[in-house]
Amino acid sequence: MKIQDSVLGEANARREADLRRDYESLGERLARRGIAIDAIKAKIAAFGIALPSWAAGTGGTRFARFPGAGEPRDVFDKIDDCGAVHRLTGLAPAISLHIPWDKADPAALLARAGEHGLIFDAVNSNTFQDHPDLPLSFKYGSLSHVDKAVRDQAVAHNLDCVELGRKIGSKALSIWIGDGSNFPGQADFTRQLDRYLESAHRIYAGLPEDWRLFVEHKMYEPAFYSTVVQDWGTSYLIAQELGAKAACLVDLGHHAPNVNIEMIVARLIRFGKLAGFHFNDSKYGDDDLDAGVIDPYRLFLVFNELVNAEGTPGFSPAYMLDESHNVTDPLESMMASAMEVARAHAQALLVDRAALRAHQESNDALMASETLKTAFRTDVEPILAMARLEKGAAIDPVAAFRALGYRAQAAAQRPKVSGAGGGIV
Ligand code: RM4
Ligand code: MN
Ligand code: MN
Repeated sequence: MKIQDSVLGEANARREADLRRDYESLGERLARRGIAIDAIKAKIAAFGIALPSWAAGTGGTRFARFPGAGEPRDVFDKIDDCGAVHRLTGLAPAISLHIPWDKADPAALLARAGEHGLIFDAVNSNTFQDHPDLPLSFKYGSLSHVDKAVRDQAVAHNLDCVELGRKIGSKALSIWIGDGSNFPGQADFTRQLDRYLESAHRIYAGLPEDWRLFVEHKMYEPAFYSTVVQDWGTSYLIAQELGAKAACLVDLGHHAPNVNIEMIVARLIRFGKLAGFHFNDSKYGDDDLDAGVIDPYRLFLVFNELVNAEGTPGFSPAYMLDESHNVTDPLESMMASAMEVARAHAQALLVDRAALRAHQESNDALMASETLKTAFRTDVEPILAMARLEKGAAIDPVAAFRALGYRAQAAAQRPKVSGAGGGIV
């Protein structure tokens, strides 16, 4: 499916005059606050986020999955879909693959991504399910399994991911494992972590010089009593023990309720161990809801820390989405989510940092909070939309996506897949 420039042009033409007025008026108001709107727009135009290939299809819960029409059938369809998201938002120039789900010929992957101007971000290994072509089961764990043969298989899979990643230009391996336990006493916490570390060291040793290893923590699920890499503390200790190429990946949904995630981000930045993000939102647990739909203020506060840290040597977090779209069109969700992340970034760029510092140093709690709120309350949509227009993307990506009839075209070209079964893909 190709996005027709003429239809996109028409959709934009209908909105352009209003947008220019809104942009000018916002520019005037920001100028009163000493902010140059074009400088903010330039930063947003340079901002990009990687899309998770696995989120292009409809997700599911452990109860059921309700696929929509025109679902991607393979990684090439997923790349096409991510290309459409990038074309319409101008915000998603990269795609993160999940192996073995996306295993394919590297040259063919590069060629298809190149057609859309996409590059490949971190490669994700998968040892939380069995692979049809691997002899041993990951039912009782992978990198921390009691059986060395299973650990060897898990290590080899991760190194295969690096091998594929090298061929497609990725520079990082993200490791999230389902290892843990479901019953008290089932696993010896310390021995299990020791086994994990020994395996992780072997993967680390196989990383190319210019690669990074992203350690992703998650409090629970699929293991419901304990998880080997359960929180940022363990993740940090692991990354620290492995070495300079290892750092911690923060998936927003992977924390206990009410945890202060922005503070975790600040701590990881302070110690040079923030790898990047899997953005999503949650109400209860690892809900994998669309970024910014539940708590946009929290997303803003995370970006507040990131903007605050700009200029720190070696600071270059990876920005990725990680969501499960169960009831929406996955592409509309990815567009909306990428825009929410960019919105939080733009709002954080508006924080009057000198004023904030002065309020902090004079212990003026109320005005410190108001300084953040002033930035957060600013409707930055004209900045985001103008950045999109100037890139040749859509002023209103979701409306354009619908006007283009992308999903109907996809449905015509891609036969419907079975609705049976649960699971995330
Ligand atoms: C996990 C975790 C990983 C993702 C899988 C699909 O909960 O967030 O990052 O790869 O889901
Ligand atoms: Mn994740
Ligand atoms: Mn998750």
